[in-house]
Amino acid sequence: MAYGGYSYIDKKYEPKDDDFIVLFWLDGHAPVEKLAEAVASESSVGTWTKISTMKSKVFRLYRARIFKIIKVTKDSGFVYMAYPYEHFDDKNVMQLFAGVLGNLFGLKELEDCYVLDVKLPERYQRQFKGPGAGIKGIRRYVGTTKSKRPHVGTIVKPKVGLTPKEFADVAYKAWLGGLDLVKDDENLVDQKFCPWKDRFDRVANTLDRVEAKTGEKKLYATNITDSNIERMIERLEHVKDSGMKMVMLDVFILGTPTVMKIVDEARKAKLFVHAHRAGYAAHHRGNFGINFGIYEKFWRLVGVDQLHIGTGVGKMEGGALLINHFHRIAEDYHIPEKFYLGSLGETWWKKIKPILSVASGGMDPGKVEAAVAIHGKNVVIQAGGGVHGHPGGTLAGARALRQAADAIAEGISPAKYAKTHKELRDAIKTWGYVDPDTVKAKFAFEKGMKRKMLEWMVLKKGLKGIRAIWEEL
Ligand code: CAP
Ligand code: MG
Repeated sequence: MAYGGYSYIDKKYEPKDDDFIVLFWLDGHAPVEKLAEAVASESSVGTWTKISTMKSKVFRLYRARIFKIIKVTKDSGFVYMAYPYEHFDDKNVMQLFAGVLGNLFGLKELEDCYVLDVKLPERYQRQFKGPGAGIKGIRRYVGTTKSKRPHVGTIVKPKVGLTPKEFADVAYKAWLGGLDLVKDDENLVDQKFCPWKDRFDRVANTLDRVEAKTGEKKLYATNITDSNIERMIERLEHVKDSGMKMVMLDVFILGTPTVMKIVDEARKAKLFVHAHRAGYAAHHRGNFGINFGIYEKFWRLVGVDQLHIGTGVGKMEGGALLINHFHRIAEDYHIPEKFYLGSLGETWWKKIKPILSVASGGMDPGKVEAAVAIHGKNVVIQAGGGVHGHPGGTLAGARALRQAADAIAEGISPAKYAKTHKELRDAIKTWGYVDPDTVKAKFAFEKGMKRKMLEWMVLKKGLKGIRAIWEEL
């Protein structure tokens, strides 16, 4: 079943350690083998017809090889592809994207084309530095290395509209209430009503005052996202000169080259990089798509220090199993292969440091225990609405969120802690409490025989089955 005169199926092929492995979900108007051939051809060496210039050496050395197909129907299935190391440039992530995440989405015989995972060989990873600080570095700075409590933060709300002075006043209350981090929202940078520099300077001043008062180190993730890279670098320099520690980037929107450039500058300036992922879902949620976990791997590889990965219990998509998987990509060195989640697994090269997950979006103090059941304690729990919507205002909301994190550090359920902590009690009265046992039940379900059930569901329903697991479990 060749495509363009050549066949890329080689079921006997055993992928080498240096190969890039890619897992696709394909569905379309032709047998899945044919669809797979089209994708292999278009993403590696071929085209729609036989060509006189195709040397056997080229085909042998540089083509993609389809080494496994798990059919769901005649015309759909999961396709495993191996790309030789030499197929890709050194240190050029975009060239890899242009091949593996490129033209194939446009092939007209495809009705679904979803890239579930890309496994990166260690040899490739060795070209990158990874995060400068990561979990350890940020914890050391904030002073939570011993307590290992979750970090807590807020996004100043309303998302945009406050003046610099109003913004700094909200930040003051949030930090004073015990939060570690205050951040700009993804759509706040330099609007006329809140110019970046004016806001930054006021917040920096506020941070100094709060640190002096509380004796705690605080972070401000200032959004320097811009279409003009020089302007971003100017802002970064200003952050450094002010003695502040963190910048924030809308990483998906900026694109990898810009992220790499700013991460490099931040590393030199000894600043942490907070990465917001706004926009990722336009790829991740479609039938023609790219799984967030793939972007996540590249962002850890190129060195952001903390990254939004979803919550599993809040307002954004993604259930407990999926978000736990994303958390493991961020924190672990060995990520397990799980077919029913669309995961090929990963083994990070030892120098690519773990990064802090940011659990944000629809969070409030009553969801902290459930979020920790998904992420563990190496997480930044952020709440915008869930702090500023507290009946007692921002200060009380911040206290409530910090109390929930302190409870976790002390090994007490925040539900119990609330009996002796008023702000936490009021938050739970307002928004309720998510029982962590509901999350634990999902992980228990995943184990043992139940895992077989999940696999069976995916073999029957394909990507729809995987999506159901991503969302509901
Ligand atoms: C959260 C948030 C974040 C989302 C993005 C917002 O606010 O600031 O941008 O967390 O999602 O504007 O929605 P709330 P994700 O706490 O008020 O919900 O982290 O999943 O990328
Ligand atoms: Mg936001």
